[in-house]
Amino acid sequence: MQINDVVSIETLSHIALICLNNPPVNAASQALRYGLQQAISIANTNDAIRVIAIYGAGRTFVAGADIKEFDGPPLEPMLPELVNEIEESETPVVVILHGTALGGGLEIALGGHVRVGLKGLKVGLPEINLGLLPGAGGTQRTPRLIGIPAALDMILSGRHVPANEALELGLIDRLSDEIPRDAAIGAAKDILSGVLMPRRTGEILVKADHSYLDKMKATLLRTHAHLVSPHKCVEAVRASSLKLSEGLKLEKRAFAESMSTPQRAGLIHAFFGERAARNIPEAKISPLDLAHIGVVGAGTMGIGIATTCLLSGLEVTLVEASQEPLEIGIATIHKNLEGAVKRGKLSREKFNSSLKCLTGNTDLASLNQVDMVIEAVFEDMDVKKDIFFKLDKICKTGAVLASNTSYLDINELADITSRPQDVIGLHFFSPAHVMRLIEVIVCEKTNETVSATGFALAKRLRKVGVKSGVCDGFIGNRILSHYRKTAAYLVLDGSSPQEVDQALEAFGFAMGPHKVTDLAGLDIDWLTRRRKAPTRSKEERYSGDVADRLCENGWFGRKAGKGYYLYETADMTPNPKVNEIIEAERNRAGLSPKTFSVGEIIDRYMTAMISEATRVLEDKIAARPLDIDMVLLFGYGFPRHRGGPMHYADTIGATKLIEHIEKYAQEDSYYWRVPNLLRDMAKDGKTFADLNR
Ligand code: 3H9
Repeated sequence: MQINDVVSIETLSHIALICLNNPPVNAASQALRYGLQQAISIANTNDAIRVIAIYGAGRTFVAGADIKEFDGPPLEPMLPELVNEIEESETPVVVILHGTALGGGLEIALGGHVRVGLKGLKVGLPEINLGLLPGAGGTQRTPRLIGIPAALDMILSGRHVPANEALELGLIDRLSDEIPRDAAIGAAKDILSGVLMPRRTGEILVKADHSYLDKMKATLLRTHAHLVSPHKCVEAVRASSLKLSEGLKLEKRAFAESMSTPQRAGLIHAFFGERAARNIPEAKISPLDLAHIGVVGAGTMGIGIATTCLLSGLEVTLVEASQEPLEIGIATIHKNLEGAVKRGKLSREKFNSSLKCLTGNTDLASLNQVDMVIEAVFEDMDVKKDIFFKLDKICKTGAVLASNTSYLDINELADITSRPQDVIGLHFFSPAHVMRLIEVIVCEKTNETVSATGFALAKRLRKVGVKSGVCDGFIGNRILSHYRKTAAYLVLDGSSPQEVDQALEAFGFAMGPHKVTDLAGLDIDWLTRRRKAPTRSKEERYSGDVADRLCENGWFGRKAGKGYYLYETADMTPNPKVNEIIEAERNRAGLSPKTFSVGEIIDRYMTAMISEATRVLEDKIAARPLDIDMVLLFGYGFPRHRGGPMHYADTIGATKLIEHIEKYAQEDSYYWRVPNLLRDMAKDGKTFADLNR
């Protein structure tokens, strides 16, 4: 019998089989909750029924509460109450788990009296990744089954626990390799015959472990002080040693408090943004088949790109101009793959097969049969043009010619070939086998199948591909070039590099801008400043005064042992000589230092970022605000709980942003300009979220 669109119930003698069918991930929407509640009630009022078995249709059991409902009003029946009803059911309930039983999905199962996992199952409580905590009994019932330390590990990491481990931990009672419905019937029969013993999770007692919880609390205060939900997770789990009803009350309060934070909104924006970035017209076009990739350049980028391609099962030919750097490159790729084996990301068998897929060569002509070439050589237009000119002659018809340039005009590169329709930009981020962003740069003449192939490659590499038009720096580096100047101006005007770094770390960046520059190497920006010098407007305030002096001393950052910080010992300490340079530069410019509060540092930095990001939208370099958010989140370490600069901008509002820009423009009207789009938004009362629709 169909209860509603997503839940059905059938009876097989003494067994009631409840099937949940809410594709794609069986999210516990209002319809699913209502249907399940009705089905349990029907089964419980049927005297013939002695076991209830719940299973999911499709690729997964319930992957959690329906996140799309979170911004609307609460819809009855609520999941926590439903889980309680399942636990209180007179008739024993067995829950069959397959695919990814996550969050509210696992919590439904914890309310059941027996749990069976199917082959390939992963279970988890990933609510923390959304700024939440398990809110349907997960913080109370998980410790009852597996103890406080293991439960807290699952809840704080949000990790997906494989079936075998779930069985060992005692989270599930049995593993089966049947299909869900058969496993449901089998388990129900075993309950009837006494082979499987049902029990109510809520009745299990938890031994209080305050010293462990205090230790975790202290650790989190050091590592995650700025986040709300991790601390609430610890307190909710602490309550699991109380009576179930008491613990559930505390969990409910903590869940509601987490729900109302901007962090929760930011993290959910990031979750849906990542998926929306994939939902572009190109995703509907059939891509070209890719089996063999050529990578030109065995520097850091080329090595990372080759590694990520190998990890995804692609054949790779790496080309470098001479033997020695080629061999170093290949050795580093081996090391990267070894690292993946050590971290459990790659099996030994796959490691061996990946190595067989890697060849190296010093001759570009070896790329004559590859399906795609990714050029990753030195950032110099003439060098790149020379390579594209040669590739055009060498590569087979239809091969995609991609450049990993981070700033240069790919249209110019395309025009050097006889096949500009096959040319595209694939801007990876370093280290390319770790960082998840690829800017897919669609040039003026790029064919749509070639664009689709760029996005298909990003998907295959399990990365987030974001579409960008051509401009200096594309989406990310163009915005970065702009807001980084703010950090330099703040230092010239009165802050220390450490004050700027600390303020932005307090905002949530893992590293402040000076630490990032030290890590990337000051020489890279120095080169860019010199490249742009001839076209720099006379009205622009120069931002490189301090950095240029550091570079002239050879203080290129971490790799030189010295930059804004000293790296000569294990501890990173501020470089005292930098203060002398700053003072000299201030004197030279006749500037008397001002004091900037943490709030003002953050505001100037973020306002500059948002201004340039808005111009990137105006210029149609990015199609939607959410694309910009994903670029900053996945490529530039923007704090995920802030959702990205455009999402963050909406928390301030267009009118206020304009006021801030106009205030700063009194000091420098060239740098601080209000984008027209922002003015229109303020006039029409629009947000960036409105522009995503
Ligand atoms: C929770 O449970 C709270 C409770 O403790 C308490 C409540 C009171 N809701 O990722 P995919 C969509 S919080 C709504 O591309 P995959 C997704 O947007 C929740 N929609 O597939 C996408 O839509 P589209 C705790 C959802 O195979 C489509 O499904 N659970 C949800 O790469 C396919 O998703 C989680 O945090 C959802 N819960 O990965 C789990 N989940 O096609 C979140 C997915 O329109 N989900 N969608 O773009 C995941 O981690 C992955 O989706 C999963 C599948 C691993 C399941």
